[in-house]
Amino acid sequence: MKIGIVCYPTFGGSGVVATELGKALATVGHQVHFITYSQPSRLDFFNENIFYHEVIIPSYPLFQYAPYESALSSAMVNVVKYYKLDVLHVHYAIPHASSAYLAKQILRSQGIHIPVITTLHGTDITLVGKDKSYEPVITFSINESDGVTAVSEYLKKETYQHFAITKDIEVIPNFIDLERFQRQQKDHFKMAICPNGEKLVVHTSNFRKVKRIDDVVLMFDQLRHLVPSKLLLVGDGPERNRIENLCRELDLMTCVRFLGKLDAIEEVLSVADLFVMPSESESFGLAALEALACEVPIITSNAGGLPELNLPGITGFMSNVGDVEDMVKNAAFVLQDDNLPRFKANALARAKEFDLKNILPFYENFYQKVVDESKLMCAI
Ligand code: GMT
Repeated sequence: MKIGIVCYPTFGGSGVVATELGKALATVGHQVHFITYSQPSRLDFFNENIFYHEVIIPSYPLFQYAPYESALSSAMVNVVKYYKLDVLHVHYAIPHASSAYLAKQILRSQGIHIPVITTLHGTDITLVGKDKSYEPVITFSINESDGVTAVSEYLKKETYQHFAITKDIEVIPNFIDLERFQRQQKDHFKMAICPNGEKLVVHTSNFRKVKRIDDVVLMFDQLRHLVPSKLLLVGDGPERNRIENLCRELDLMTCVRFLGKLDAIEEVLSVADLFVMPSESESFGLAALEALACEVPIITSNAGGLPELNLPGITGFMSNVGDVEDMVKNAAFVLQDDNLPRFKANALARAKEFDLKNILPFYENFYQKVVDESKLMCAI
């Protein structure tokens, strides 16, 4: 199949899922065309089945805001026509689903039918999409998609609850490449950060408010008195400065390190003992799945789709959003030497349930179903 993938090329979860999916599809023989405004950060290897098309947005003095959506629709039209794509798969509804709708209509006027699949990832529904500025466009473009997927049952429910959706939504969870995300021998790294045998707590995110990184820091501030430990904060984003100031105010800088954006996140996770994700809202929690795959137990909030991933008492624990005391108690329990090996083994076992090899066929079958159905519709 020839598949067009549209996504945000940055470090966000939706871009990561889209890129990893495209890479996996290419590996099993599909021709994959990425259409994005810059090279996706994880598109870092050569494969003869992968093509990258940059969306060019010409600047013009009249534009206060560059019309990205028009440029994206035009890019989709050009790629679909030139490479004769079978399906367009857009990740994150805003503005990709509406740009795809426009591209589809332009192509239809030229006698070309291209089915569009939209994957909902999270904040496109739970935060940004609900805003009145976007809601009518989101509702319309989801309903006009030929196929819609969501990354958790929670997100599916949330979409039906807040938008007037008439389409079926298929849940296909996030997945993990276990060949890349596995615990590696990185003892020298662990020794450098935890020279006195401290436990290592890790948080990775794009440092947005929704991640509640204050809770990570406040939790760690109490935890370190119960269990000698260090904290690594990986990633970057709007909250970074504020969180760094908070760590300074709490006099934590000797035991907290900010690592910024890292590609080889699996190397950090390989030396971690605990992963913390206290998010206000989290449709799936891909970063927590990456931790599980590296045998790291997780302490999360119970927001959104996290209960579909984190099994309390098995892979870690969940607390109500903002319940820092409960997170401290749970973290201290997991980190006890008697408990940690069991949680680590369970973490890996749970991650295996989301193995890329198991989830990829769900996408392939869904593509086939949508393509077949839309061919049938065209024939009528
Ligand atoms: O906030 C992020 O983590 C980025 C965001 C995105 O859409 O780029 O991630 C969302 O999609 C991921 C992949 O499907 C999910 O695993 C994340 O849970 C989700 N983030 C939120 O819902 C906050």
